[in-house]
Amino acid sequence: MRSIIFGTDWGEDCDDVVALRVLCRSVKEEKINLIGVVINDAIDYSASSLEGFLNKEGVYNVPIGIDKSGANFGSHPTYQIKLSEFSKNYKSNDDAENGIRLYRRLLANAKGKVEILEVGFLQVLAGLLESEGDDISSLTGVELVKEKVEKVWCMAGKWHEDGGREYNFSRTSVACKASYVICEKCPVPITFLGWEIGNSVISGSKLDKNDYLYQALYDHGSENGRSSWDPMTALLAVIGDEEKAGYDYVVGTACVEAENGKNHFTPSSDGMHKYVIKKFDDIYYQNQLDDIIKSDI
Ligand SMILES: [Ca+2]
Repeated sequence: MRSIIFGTDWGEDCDDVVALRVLCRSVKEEKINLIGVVINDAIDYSASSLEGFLNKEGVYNVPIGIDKSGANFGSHPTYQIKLSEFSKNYKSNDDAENGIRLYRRLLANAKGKVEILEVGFLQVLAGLLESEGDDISSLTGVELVKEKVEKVWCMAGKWHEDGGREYNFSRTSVACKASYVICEKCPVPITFLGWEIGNSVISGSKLDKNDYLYQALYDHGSENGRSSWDPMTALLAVIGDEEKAGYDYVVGTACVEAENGKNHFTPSSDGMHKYVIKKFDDIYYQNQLDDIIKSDI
């Protein structure tokens, strides 16, 4: 079975929560192993609410890492406070391992190849790539990724617009620099799903009102559904093939300007990067997601 590590800015928005349901349903159906989660912003209830959600989904003992220096925009999302009540092992962010160390440990211990799904900021992955050998592994981060990572699936970019500035690439100066590093140094293929793909696909409008996922959407102000940037990327990773997931793609080399997070793409047949383009109307992806995340009540 394929193994996936999930990176998320579990915080401001609620599409990360929808994405995690997609992953949890896939774990329960034994389509993937979720071997770890790394949170790349740092709100008070980040780790505890994420574990709480996993526990409610019946997916237990997934190690959680965090970047405690990650961006904290000062909000206290209501859904996170509520989900924290269901945590057992991660009562605060202090109970979560450093995100870069967790990546290094998971990769060093992996028997086969691992895939990384990232739907948030990229500074932890960039930190992994720039890490030196340590007590976990003598390999550098680049060597470890080259040896153990098959591929990265990443929600980021505005690929319909040269010089576009998308949130995950550009929200902070740290995010801009990290995005530059990922495009420059990642030694394995990356497939990007851009802002333009998920923005008009609204998922989560058919959930039962007693479903805690509905509550998370409601608390975010998205009780009628939310743009599907992160859940579409999660489903793309679960399916593991761009065409089978309903996308065309462009191959080439992505780059992000370190100063401002603007993205560019140079098509070339031997490039390491792809960005996807929808083959079907929005309703196709919406129905597909709503069916996968439907309430279990
Ligand atoms: Ca996100």
